[in-house]
Amino acid sequence: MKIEALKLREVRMALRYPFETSFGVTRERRILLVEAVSEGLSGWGEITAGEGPFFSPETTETAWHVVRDFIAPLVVGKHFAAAAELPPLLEKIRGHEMARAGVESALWDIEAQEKGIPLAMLLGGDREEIACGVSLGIQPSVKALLEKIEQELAAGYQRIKIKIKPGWDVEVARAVRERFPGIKLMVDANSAYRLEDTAHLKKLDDFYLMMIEQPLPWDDIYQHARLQAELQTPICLDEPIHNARQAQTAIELRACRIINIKLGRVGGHSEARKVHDLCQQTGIPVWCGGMLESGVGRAHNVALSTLPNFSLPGDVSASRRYWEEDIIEPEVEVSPEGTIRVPTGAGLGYRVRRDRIEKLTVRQETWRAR
Ligand code: SMG
Ligand code: MG
Repeated sequence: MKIEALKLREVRMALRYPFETSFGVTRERRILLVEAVSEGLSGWGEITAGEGPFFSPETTETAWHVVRDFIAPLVVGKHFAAAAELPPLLEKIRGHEMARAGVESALWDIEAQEKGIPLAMLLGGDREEIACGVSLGIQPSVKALLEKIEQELAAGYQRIKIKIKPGWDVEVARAVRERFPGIKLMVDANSAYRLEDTAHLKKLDDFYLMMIEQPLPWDDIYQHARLQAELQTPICLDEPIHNARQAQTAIELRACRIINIKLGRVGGHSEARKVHDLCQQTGIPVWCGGMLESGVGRAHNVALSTLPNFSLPGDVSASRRYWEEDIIEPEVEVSPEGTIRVPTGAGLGYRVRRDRIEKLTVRQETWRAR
């Protein structure tokens, strides 16, 4: 493929419900969409950076800057035999994984379209459907949370993740367990605790959770190892895993027993596959995380989740849980059994709705090969 043009758009999409974590509330997403154009094909990627530097240091603005000033000049006008040739070219850019992943994703979509196969197949996936869970933000009351869980279970979702923070943790988990003794349940703290909170976190062991995700600081691996040695509940790492090397550190230190793979956080499909393969070889199950993606990012997550070691339900759920109207067609739907059918068309397998994107776009820039 020759990348004749790269187009970056910022779209604003209001969430149907505010999403509250230990670090803040998201009401509207400022999503960057990448469109790469090659020989009559358009490939699409999504940059999953947050509006502020609260999940990770990247933001919508830093990603725009890095794509415009550093990535686009390295990509536009270049020939690639495969999307996997992009990461070595971007290697000298430190960090900014989400910006890099958005562009790499667009190239993977083009490559799959060129070959006339689904992206899932190109990535090496072998599932016809993927297992889905939901992530429930912090709610105004325990009663409200129990009602939400009831609804999500009725919709078929296979596991429930609840966000926790100091003051909304042990008693909330206890209430959920009492009401739903048999469900697959986990919690995500988004780094709201410190190692000194070990005694408090140990109380969560009473609720036979599938895992506790990222209890300690966002950039820490070592202290998670100290904590894991004290907990029965498996720790799952999210924020500090940006590549296979860090995943290896975490596994060798026994800092976690499960890893959440997010396409943006690890810098794209190439690195996501490396993390996946390493985890598979070392007996660490993985699942696909979510960043409140639009349909474009969601479609990439569906494809990634078809790899064999994605053996736990992920945070990949139906479009309608987030948006009044998504930007792909058909929208992502979840079956009563809590699964998403993997599309069989070439590339992403969903039609990207330019009409809708145009309406939501607040700025755009195109770089063309000369
Ligand atoms: O996409 O359903 C989703 C959100 C899943 O909980 C989710 N993501 O730490 O795993 C996580 C959070 C990060 C996003 S917070 C805006
Ligand atoms: Mg998380």
